[in-house]
Amino acid sequence: MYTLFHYEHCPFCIRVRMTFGLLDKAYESKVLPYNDVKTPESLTGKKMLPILSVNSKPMNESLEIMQLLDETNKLKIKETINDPSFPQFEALLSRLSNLVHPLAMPYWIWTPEFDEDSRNYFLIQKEKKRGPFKNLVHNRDTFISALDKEWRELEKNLHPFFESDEFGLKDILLASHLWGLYVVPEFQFPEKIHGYLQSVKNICKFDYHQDFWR
Ligand SMILES: N[C@@H](CCC(=O)N[C@@H](CS)C(=O)NCC(=O)O)C(=O)O
Repeated sequence: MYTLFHYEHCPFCIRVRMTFGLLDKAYESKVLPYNDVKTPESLTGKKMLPILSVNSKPMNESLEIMQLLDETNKLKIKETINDPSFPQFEALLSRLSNLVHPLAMPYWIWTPEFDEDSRNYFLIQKEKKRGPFKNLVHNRDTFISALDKEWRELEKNLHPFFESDEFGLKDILLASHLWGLYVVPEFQFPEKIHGYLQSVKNICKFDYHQDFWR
């Protein structure tokens, strides 16, 4: 009934995978090579994932997909995204991804998700925006120090979930944006953040590399 087309590294795709796990719903998983333009374009008219095909009807926005899956409104998605505080949370996500991506991208391309062609395609696309990956690797300390400040703020807001004693939508959104850092060699989350991410992982029965180690 559900087929999810996704990139393994993509945080917007990970949020949907976490939602499937949280809600104990089954789906057929299709990890697309990053250089496959034809499949997404034939489904939705643009090269953007995740795409969820529901009884052969495709949909394209992660939050809309999550809303469709969350039939019992466990995640209170509408209420959360319409809350006046949500733009501030989105600004946090955007600050975090601007630091996570330059650290993680040079390593994502060496995971089993990529082959030579898709790796080269990703490199060309992303280096246009971010500059040579070699420089991103050389500058890793700059991104890590900026993240250190974010960790201190984030730690204050974990009670044990984000600004709450109950697990919710914001935890999925945060964890999916941070997950990519686990792929960066020798990178270590502060203990409290690591513990938090692991509890989100367990609640959502999430397994990052599930598609490659069946
Ligand atoms: N607003 C979309 C954003 C999805 C998105 O940005 N996906 C990225 C991957 S992380 C993508 O497919 N970009 C096109 C590309 O990388 O070629 C959503 O929430 O689903």
